[in-house]
Amino acid sequence: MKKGLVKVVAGLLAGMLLLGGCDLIPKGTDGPHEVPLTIAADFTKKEGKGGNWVTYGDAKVTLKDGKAVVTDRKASNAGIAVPCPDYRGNTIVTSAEATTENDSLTLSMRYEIFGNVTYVNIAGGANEGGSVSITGRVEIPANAENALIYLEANDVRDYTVSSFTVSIDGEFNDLTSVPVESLQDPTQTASLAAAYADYFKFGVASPATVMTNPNDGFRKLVLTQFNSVTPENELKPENVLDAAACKGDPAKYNEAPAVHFDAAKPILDFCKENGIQMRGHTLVWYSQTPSWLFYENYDVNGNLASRDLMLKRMENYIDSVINWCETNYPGVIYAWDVVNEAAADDGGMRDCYWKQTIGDDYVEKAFEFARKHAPANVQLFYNDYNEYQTSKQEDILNMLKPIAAAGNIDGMGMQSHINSGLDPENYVGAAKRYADELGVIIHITELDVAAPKSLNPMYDQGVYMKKLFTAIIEADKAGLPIECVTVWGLTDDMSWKSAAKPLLFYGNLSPKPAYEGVMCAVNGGEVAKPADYQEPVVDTTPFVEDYEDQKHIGGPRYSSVQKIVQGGYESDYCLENSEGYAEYDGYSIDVTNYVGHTIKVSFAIKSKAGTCKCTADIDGTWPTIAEVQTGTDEWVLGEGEFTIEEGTASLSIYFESVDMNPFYLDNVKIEVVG
Ligand code: 9MR
Repeated sequence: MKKGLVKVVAGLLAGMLLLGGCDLIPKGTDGPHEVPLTIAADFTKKEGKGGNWVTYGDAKVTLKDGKAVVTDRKASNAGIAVPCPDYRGNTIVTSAEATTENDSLTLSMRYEIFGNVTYVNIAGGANEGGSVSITGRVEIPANAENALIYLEANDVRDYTVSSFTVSIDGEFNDLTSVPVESLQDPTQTASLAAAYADYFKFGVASPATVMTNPNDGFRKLVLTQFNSVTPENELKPENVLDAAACKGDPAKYNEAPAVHFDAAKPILDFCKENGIQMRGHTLVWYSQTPSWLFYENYDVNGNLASRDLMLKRMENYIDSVINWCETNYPGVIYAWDVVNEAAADDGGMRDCYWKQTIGDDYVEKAFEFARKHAPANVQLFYNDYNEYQTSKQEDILNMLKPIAAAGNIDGMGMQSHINSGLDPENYVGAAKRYADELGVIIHITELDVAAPKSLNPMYDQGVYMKKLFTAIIEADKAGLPIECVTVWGLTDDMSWKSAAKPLLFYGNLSPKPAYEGVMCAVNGGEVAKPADYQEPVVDTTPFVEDYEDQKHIGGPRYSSVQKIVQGGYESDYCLENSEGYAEYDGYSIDVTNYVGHTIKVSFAIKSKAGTCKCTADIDGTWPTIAEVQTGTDEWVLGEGEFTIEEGTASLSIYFESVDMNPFYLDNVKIEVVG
């Protein structure tokens, strides 16, 4: 145990004794100060009175019976937050329990990076019988200042929170007296846009804080590197719809919702002044669109609006947004994401308010209206994620074919939130299908590539970027109309999934091996091996876990949570996997050390879920290694084999249940066979 930790634990105990809770201990005048390892909101104390919570955004908080009742929430992200500014550079676990009428609640993080604001979704929880319980884990970047965790919802309905905690996961990394890094001069790095000028535009998503930031380093990075900008959140309906006006005079705005552009103006000004073109993102989306838009009189306590009324609101919204931008910033926006993410993850069209009010043809209608009101030279896009996966691609193609036949769509936006397991040839193949079958151009709109969990993650990511961009360039040369590639953020620390370090620049603005990989694809050369490069070790020692020492080696996949609990398979202890966003948020074990071998995986598993699986995570596909019928709450044994091809940079396997029920795992053995 580190010496600092003793002091921190002592501080926590002292804090609990002296202050009767887990309040932060006041900072000393010099040196590091004691920091509690858990911060728990105390809803018996008023805001600002040591209760460790604050009101977040535009909402009203009333304390009642030790709970916080949150009402009058003006935006879906408004509510309660727990500040944790001393936790930067640490992984944290955060949990909340609430009752609500919203369909789901989400724990998210907000922090500042050199004056820019970044939002990270940590974990979501579905409403089960009026209650939501969420736990998630996330890493806070070392340079993140004023971090806080907040509870948002899919809607603006009330919620009541009974508990909300944020804890350090593992050993505390005390950066409280360590200053943030200094920024590098970004103008010394060769331009991506210039290097790719013969092929396509090179774009970036940016928050408007980059434009208003007193620190001009980020603006210089945009100007040096990119020739297309996408506002990360500022042109989304929740930022464009004028809630006060619509709700203040619903009769006046009944058919044409009031809009304003306060959030987007700084970024539009920046693009206009610097001659940079913008991708408009996004007009019609199920998310980040307040639910009141879909109700009669903009009142969520009334009835849903009729199809006819919603068609009018949709047309007028599309018309007023496109034309306000065109009138005030002529020629700046060259492409619009007209509809975002209308395809469901599990097949068909996503259920959402647009579909419920207008019907299945809402996508078609949105494109019809956009075509009618947009200037002829503005390109109209459909945009989605997991768009390269075969079954989702089928659904997207089926949905878009009539729209393409009507001549109302110009481009397919491939978001491309990917990882280095995705085969670049398959990815480019998917792009080609869109172009060929719809007769549209391609924009890669939100590229980020999660770094592999390998020995040399930054280097391996760089090598992958070279492969990916080589495939993209080859396809472009062969006639695939890729006209823009946009990365979803400036630096790793500013990414919506910062812990995955998925972008081209480090937090201090210096280029990563990922940037080098992108440059090598166009200029030739190889990504330099770092001085601390570690040779991959092939170690065929069997992996065995029975949890009797109350420890586990594997870890969470996305935002699941693992605990060692009593009642193992013919033994005292086993591992419990719970929480997370989705069924695939399971328990993950790195098996990179078995590369080039066939492995046999055996295990005991128990769950109320009907089926549990052990799955490999490779090439953007998830082949099943073993599938067992559970559901009886009895232990079931499973086993299966999987061959890990030579040359794989990293591979994990994971255990999951087919629904969100927790599962219990014991006696995991992975051994090389054959
Ligand atoms: O990067 C955006 C992040 O700041 C927001 O909190 C988040 C809210 O949903 O949206 C992020 O951007 C999304 C984009 O608009 C659409 N595709 C998925 C992106 C990542 O979530």
